[in-house]
Amino acid sequence: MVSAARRILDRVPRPEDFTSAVHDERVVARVGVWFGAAIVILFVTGLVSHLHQNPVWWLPFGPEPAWAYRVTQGLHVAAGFACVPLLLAKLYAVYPRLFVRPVVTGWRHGLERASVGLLVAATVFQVVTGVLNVFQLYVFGFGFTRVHYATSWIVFGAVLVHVGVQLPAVVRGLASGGDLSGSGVRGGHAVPRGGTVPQGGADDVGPRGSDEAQTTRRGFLGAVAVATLTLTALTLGQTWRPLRPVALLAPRDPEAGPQGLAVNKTARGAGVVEAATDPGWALELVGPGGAVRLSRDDLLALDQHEAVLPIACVEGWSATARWGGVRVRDLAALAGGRPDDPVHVQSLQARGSYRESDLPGAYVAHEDTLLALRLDGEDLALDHGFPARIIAPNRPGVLQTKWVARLVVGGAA
Ligand code: HEM
Ligand SMILES: Nc1nc2c(c(=O)[nH]1)N[C@H]1C(S)=C(S)[C@@H](COP(=O)(O)O)O[C@H]1N2
Ligand SMILES: [Mo]
Repeated sequence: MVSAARRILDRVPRPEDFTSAVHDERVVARVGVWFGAAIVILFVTGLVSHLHQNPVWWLPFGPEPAWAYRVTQGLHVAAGFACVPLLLAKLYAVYPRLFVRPVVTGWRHGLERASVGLLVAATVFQVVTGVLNVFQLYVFGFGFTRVHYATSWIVFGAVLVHVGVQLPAVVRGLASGGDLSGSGVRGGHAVPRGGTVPQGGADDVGPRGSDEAQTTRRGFLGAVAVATLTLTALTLGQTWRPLRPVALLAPRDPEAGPQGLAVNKTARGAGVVEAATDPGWALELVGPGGAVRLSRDDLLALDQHEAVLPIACVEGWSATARWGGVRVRDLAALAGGRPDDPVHVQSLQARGSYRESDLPGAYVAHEDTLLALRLDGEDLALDHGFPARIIAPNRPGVLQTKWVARLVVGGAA
């Protein structure tokens, strides 16, 4: 029995059996640094999005600059797509290390391997579900945002541990600067447990030291860089005009839709067609001074203002338009509130996560925060939120509530 098991184990490859020059520490370190940079961008921009939707008093976001959220979330989704080739390259470069033996040498080594397992699982999960979400394939039976948020802490924490453990290997791997020639450090253990690292010398012969190996490493890194940059360019087209013709990966064209602007949720999809086209519609405005009802004509008779602002969808696309309507701070005053009172917004929509939103005081006070009635000089299209919608600077698309039914000044519903 024991000898049979040993024979099988002997047939399982060892890290040394993978001789491709790509598994070299210098390649692993470089791809790791690129991937690590993408994760930091993703974590920071993701937290920005989270804090917009779940504000905390100690780090409030304001309405200025108006374009900030479109940039941070555009970056998030672009870096998200860039992760696909980076993750594949990273996994390919290091997979021989899976075959390290003995499988576990002690509790420290065991913890290290477990943390790498967690890192790989969480990152693959995050990238796969993130990409599916951007393509509007909501095939997973859970609330994407909450799970994605929780997993982001696991990914970030596991990356910190991993970088901490592998720092010596990264330093070694990068030490040669731009030089990818010579044998350098072999694959196998990223951190040799003996502590000493074979550097050049007798190790400088063999396949990894040849010119061919150097060419292989250069070619691999070059291909990864080209794939990553191409994906990023293809994604940024959904936000940045000059790249729009090549926005092959952007599932929505920000200009394809009524009034030349994309639509995420249609009036039909939200189940509001009847209520939104009812000629008896009136905004219910509630505040310290009581409640009033304002028809669309009443609203059009108030001071009208225009603001050129983007819709910046959480899923990465964004588009600028010229919105016209009533300042929310004027409505707050009309309801007997202060011009910087928070305002709670409710939609005609009966179900769905985005039927309500909150405008913090700083947003209400801003002159470009509107209850919009018009878009690019025309009445709002039904799919853009007719009869009235919220539009404010520096705000995630999901909070730009359409088909508004009720505004509660002072916040409480
Ligand atoms: C791999 C590391 C990643 C990290 C650490 C990360 C982190 C985050 C965080 C913290 C949020 C905010 C969630 C919230 O509002 O509570 C977020 C949102 C989002 N992320 Fe990621 N993310 C990662 C990868 C990706 C990828 C690969 C994609 C897709 C290409 C993606 C697409 C999105 C989208 C669409 C949102 C908005 C969700 C919503 O508000 O509905 N993320 N991300
Ligand atoms: N009531 C309501 N408002 C909503 C939504 C929704 O589902 N319901 N979707 C939001 C999302 S995800 C975006 S990106 C913007 C899109 O606005 P647009 O269709 O005018 O481009 O509306 C937001 N407002
Ligand atoms: Mo959106």
